[in-house]
Amino acid sequence: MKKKALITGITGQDGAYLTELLLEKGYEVHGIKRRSSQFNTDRIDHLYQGPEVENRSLVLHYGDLTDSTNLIRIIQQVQPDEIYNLGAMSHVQVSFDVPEYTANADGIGTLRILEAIRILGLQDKTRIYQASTSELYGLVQAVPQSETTPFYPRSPYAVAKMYAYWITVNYREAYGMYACNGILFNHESPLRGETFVTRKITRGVAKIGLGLQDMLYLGNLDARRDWGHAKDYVEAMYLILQQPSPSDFVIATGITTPVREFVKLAFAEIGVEIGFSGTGVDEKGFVVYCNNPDYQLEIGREVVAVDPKYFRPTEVDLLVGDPTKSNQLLNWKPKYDLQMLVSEMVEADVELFKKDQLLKESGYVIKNQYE
Ligand code: NDP
Ligand code: GDR
Repeated sequence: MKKKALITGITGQDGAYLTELLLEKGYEVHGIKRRSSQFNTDRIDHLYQGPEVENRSLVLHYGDLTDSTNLIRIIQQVQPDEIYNLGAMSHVQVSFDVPEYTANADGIGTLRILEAIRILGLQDKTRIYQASTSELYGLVQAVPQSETTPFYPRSPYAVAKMYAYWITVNYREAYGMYACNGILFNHESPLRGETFVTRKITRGVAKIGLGLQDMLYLGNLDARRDWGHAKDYVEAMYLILQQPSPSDFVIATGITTPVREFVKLAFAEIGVEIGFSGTGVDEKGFVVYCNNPDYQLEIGREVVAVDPKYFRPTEVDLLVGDPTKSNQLLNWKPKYDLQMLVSEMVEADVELFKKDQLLKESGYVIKNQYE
């Protein structure tokens, strides 16, 4: 019998990589996708199985974390061995605009999953992974941040995730469920949502290089993050659910980098050296050197500027994780370093936008998408 996994948030970055991983491991994967006015399965379309496939191992269900009855019905029908609760309104800045919805989906959504398991009497069968986050640490209490560092959430997103964290711990202790938190630090990839800072930068670099965009506008360049690759991090999610007993784990690289440095690394990938001058909202990034014959970026040209609209009401300044527990107990170590991550992301975005460049050269008007 194949093991069955149910993934909420299957259409997101992590959902896509985790689906690939579990299919490779021989799982039957069920995913919950939301109804949308446009196609929203781009990241998993390559895994689609048509009616010609006998015993399809990837099945999608319409659903939503804000709808208890829907979740109970899907879990009853699937009878999963493992649930990966990845679904969330996952953008920190947007959570300040939609705090109530964020609490509902990211906080109460987790409760709905746990309650569904209890109502259906699946607590001895179904293992649950909760997508917890380094945002829980928020205002710096200590570095590096480990499983025992106190939380101090700094956004409606982080506060909602804090509820989800503790309700997961509580159901484990109260009902003996195999329910675990993965406290994952930032992880990125070519599949990263376009409005998170790393992808925004790699897209911007590709488009500026190809002559499709003039400037890259960013917010807080001083923020520091512990960035890893999503492919490594979904491995950790899987490992967390394969242990003899349930526990919570920090997943991180242990290295932190400022946003400004990420910008420099990304431009360096296309042969452009960037310098910065000015401070705060007046800081600018300009071309110091360009050794790429394909790109016409003159020395001194400004390509990065600060737009205060991206500043957050309360910011998380410094994240750096201590992955000792996951290194030791899960035997988990990331295969990618930051340089490899940046290279892969920039290369993917350059390939993506070469199509637009061709269209532009052929006289088509290229529609830009702004945040
Ligand atoms: P994404 O934003 O790429 O994906 C989020 C997924 O959740 C999408 O499939 C989205 O659907 C779905 N979703 C959103 N709202 C609902 C809802 N109400 N009901 C059901 N599904 C919903 O996030 P990531 O893949 O990057 O992250 C996965 C999880 O891990 C999230 O919970 C995130 O908060 C958490 N996390 C992420 C980290 C990171 O660095 N990436 C670090 C730590 C934690 P749709 O496609 O329709 O929008
Ligand atoms: P984060 O990721 O908030 O850490 O949450 P994001 O990439 O949005 O921001 C990282 C840092 O970069 C600064 N920043 C900008 N951010 C965005 N989005 N856009 C900008 O233009 C910009 N300029 C500077 C931010 O202020 C911040 O300090 C991500 C999400 O995936 C969460 O779901 C997850 O829980 C955490 O990572 C761990």
